[in-house]
Amino acid sequence: MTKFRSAARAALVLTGLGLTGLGMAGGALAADAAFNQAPANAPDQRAAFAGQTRAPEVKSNVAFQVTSVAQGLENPWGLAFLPDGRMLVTEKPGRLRIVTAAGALSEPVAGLPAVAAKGQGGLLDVAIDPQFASNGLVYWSYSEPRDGDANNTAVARGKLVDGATPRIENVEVIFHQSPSLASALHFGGRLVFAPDGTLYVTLGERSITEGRMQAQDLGGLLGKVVRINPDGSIPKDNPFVGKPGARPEIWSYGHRNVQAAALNPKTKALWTIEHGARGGDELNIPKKGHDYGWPTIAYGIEYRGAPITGGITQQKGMEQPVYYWDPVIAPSGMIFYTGDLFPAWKDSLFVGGLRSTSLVRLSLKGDRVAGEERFLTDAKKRIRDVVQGPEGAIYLLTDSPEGEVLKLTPAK
Ligand SMILES: [Ca+2]
Repeated sequence: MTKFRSAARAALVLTGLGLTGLGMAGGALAADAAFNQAPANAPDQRAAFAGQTRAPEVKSNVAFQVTSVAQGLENPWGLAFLPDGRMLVTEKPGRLRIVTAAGALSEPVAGLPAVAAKGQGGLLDVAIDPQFASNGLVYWSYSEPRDGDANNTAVARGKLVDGATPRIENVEVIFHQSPSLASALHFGGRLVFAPDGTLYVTLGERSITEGRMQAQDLGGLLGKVVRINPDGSIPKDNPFVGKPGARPEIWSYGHRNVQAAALNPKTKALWTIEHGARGGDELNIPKKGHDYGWPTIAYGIEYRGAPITGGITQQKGMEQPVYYWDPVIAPSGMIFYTGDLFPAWKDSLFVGGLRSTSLVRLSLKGDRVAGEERFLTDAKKRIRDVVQGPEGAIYLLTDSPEGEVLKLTPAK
């Protein structure tokens, strides 16, 4: 069995040996390796190219340990490191905290606007400005309350003022998704700064039919990835600038609920992972102005069991996912690993799995997936975010009313 060892403060220590199946743990091995044997929800659908789904399991045979560095976070959603090694961590009900490397939680950061904390909504991702050292600016995404039950994803920024009770000053809301809808689902919400200083914001289509059917409508911001300047203005080279009837914020469209995003360190391109229907989670490389197909084309089936709106998986003019999962992992948070602590994992893509309660590793060959590996499955923790720490450790947030910050380091 996977080994759990309690320490005074570190609530959880898992041995990577057991989890990676180096002969110590038959139970963990079976659970982790079973993912490619699970029956597909849409067994008759065919991938568009070899390796688009169910890549072979590739074992990295890395021995690691997992330490719980902070506890008592209520459904933490996003994590960003400050230059001094402390972490900013959001809690979905609406609190932002500073967490020390030793796991001490600050009082909630004061000054954030109210969030619509219902269903999947609340305080979502957090990012620091590329020039944080000189301007102290922090950005966060959240579900913004509107009239009645309506709400929408929004992004705000402000200056972090440190202290016993940290606060945010000069709050500016720099982005509002529109239209607002009465739904508690599919907010997207990941924030990624591009090397040119622009900010990508990933969005959802709010799940309800009214929203879903607008994922390809360029007149609104449902089901889109948008690209804005840090002050909320529109980059002049966005694909739909000056096009009548199209929103100039849009970078790519036809998305369902994008909750993982990262820049590929080699190509500098944005990569995203979105929640699909039952059997259709997707890895995409959203290109400027391209259509990612939802809901016209999609893998998998509706969660209620019926075929998806369009009922087809390919159409000319619509991009295929680089990779898809059937069954789904329910993805949230991703990194390209670039650290030195785990040489065997360099250039791998790591994804948090909520439903799969796993950390998913994809080994890549160029822009394609060559193999898949899963970790921590037996710990039964929903993984909400994945971040690489300054020292090359991998940090995870667990999605729970008693959520934790977990840290992966090489086994001693
Ligand atoms: Ca798609």
